[in-house]
Amino acid sequence: MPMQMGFRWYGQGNDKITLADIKQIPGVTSIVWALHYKMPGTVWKDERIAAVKKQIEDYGFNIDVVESVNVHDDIKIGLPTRDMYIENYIQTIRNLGKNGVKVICYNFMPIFDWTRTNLFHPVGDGSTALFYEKAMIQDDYTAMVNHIMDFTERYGMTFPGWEPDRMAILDKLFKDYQGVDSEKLWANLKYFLDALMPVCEETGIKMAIHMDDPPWDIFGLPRLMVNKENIGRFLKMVDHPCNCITLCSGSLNADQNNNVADIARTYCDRIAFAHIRNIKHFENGDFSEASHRDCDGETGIIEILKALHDGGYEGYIRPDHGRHLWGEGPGTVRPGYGLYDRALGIMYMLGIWDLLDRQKGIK
Ligand code: DNO
Repeated sequence: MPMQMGFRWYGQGNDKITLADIKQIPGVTSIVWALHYKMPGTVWKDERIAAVKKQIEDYGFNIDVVESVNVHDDIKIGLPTRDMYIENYIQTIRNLGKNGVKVICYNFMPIFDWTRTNLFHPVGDGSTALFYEKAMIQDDYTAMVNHIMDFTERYGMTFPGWEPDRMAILDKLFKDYQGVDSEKLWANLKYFLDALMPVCEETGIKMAIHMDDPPWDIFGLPRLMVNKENIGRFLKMVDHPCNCITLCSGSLNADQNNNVADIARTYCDRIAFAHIRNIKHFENGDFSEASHRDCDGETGIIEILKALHDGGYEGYIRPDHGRHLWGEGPGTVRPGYGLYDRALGIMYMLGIWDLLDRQKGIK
């Protein structure tokens, strides 16, 4: 089976891009979806999953990959209530399995998911992209959170991992995480996954942890999925074929010490899903997202795809964040998730992949 191309879609009424739009992009077979209105810790009901499945399958796509089934903070903190939230997670896995889902992409980052300081930073060619200004992510999280939450309010658009209800209790969350150092977080991650593996085996679902974005501690909160060594530790810690990773090229390459192609080569058999995007770095430590074209950034897109191809990768792949192009901007597009640059990214990746296939004599 060849690599399978996906496209992230936020759901009917929650995404201006339609399934009919996505249908016109060559090569896409999987819609990467989620029930975005669900708060972390709640059960995803069978009927709600089945309804989305029908919408997606009506267009000839599959629902094999779901991203993000977010993990409740109590599980990451290791509070006694975690068992109840883990039970709910297990029930969600069962319901997803019943509907044919094969991969769950999740993350284990304390409090914040992906972190950026500007959602529409000029790239220089008339387009805009997500931007990380290092100086803004130091001790105080207020400015960054305000920037993102202002956007959420103004455009009525919430992002996974940035739920307003959670952001409203940030001070409490920071207090709850006091004492959760990186070893404690590792232990809590193991506890969570050990509980999940039996139901993963039963349903055939792979849990694919996303890389931490950016891959270093922020605001005093520990982050684990940050480099080759830690990924190795993670895979060994729960050494089960259902315990996998989502290789996110951009998250890892935010730290330029990470050689993403080497990581892809080393762990290829445990990569269930890949997010491919390119980053342009600045000398002061800032970075901007760039087009998928290899030479527009430093992530090494060609080498990463080659590593996956050489490893016989048969998992899912999707273009990750793109720039905002051709009239896409605040209010008309989800930051990073416009239609055009992601479609261009797909064509670029398929071009590389088709050529690699041909060189190996694969049709
Ligand atoms: C950002 C995404 C992440 C990812 C979650 C998975 O755009 O890559 O938000 O979906 O970390 O839980």
